[in-house]
Amino acid sequence: MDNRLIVALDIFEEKKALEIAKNISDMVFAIKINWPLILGSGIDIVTKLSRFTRVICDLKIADIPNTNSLITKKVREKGAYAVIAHAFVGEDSLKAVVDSAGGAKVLAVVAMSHPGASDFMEKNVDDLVAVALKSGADGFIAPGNNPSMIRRVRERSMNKPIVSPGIGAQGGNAVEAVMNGTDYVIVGRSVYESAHPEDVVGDLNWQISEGLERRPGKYEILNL
Ligand code: BMP
Repeated sequence: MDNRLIVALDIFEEKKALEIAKNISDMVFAIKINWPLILGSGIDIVTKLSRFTRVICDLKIADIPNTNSLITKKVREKGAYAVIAHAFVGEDSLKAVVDSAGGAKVLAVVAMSHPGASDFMEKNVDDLVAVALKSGADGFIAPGNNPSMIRRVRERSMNKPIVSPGIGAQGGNAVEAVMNGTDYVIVGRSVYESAHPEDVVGDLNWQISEGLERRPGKYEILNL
């Protein structure tokens, strides 16, 4: 089976990002990049990292449809395998991402892993999942450190994969997240802050396998 670990490289330096990516590329499903690496290294980092593995551009796209569309086209042109966009902006804006993705996958954020997620997002998670489904998103971002929220999204997800951050530095556990319905695990600091990223990646892959083994049969393993 394909690897199900996505490593988030939230660092500024291109050199360090390329070095880590090169060393772990055979052991991960993808590298996820966010604003820190893009602001520190420029958008061409997407193309450079794509030489090693799939690249997921986590720009949390959240604007009017036209702006969403422009952003999505640009990252796609640079070689992104997937983009991450917010569902809270509504169906038209998220659909603009889907329509502009040109073969790249679109992951919709429907719940988040930080405490502030309880202010608004958690109260509206069912509606956010519905917006994501109506817009044609390919999967969901849901918090790996909140098993009941993973299950809630899972029950409404119409068999689209769930991708979960919040593991390690934010307190979540990969075995538990996967057992509760997460299909892909995102981990950042625990990997890139380690003196031995390959070892941490190996251990996380083991935890994901363990979670899949212990997962109830009703949760089919879904691919992105
Ligand atoms: P870390 O493992 O270092 O906590 O990194 C998690 C990554 O996932 C970060 O890139 C963060 O922006 C992202 N993320 C998150 O932590 N929680 C969410 O709800 C959604 C995210 O995209």
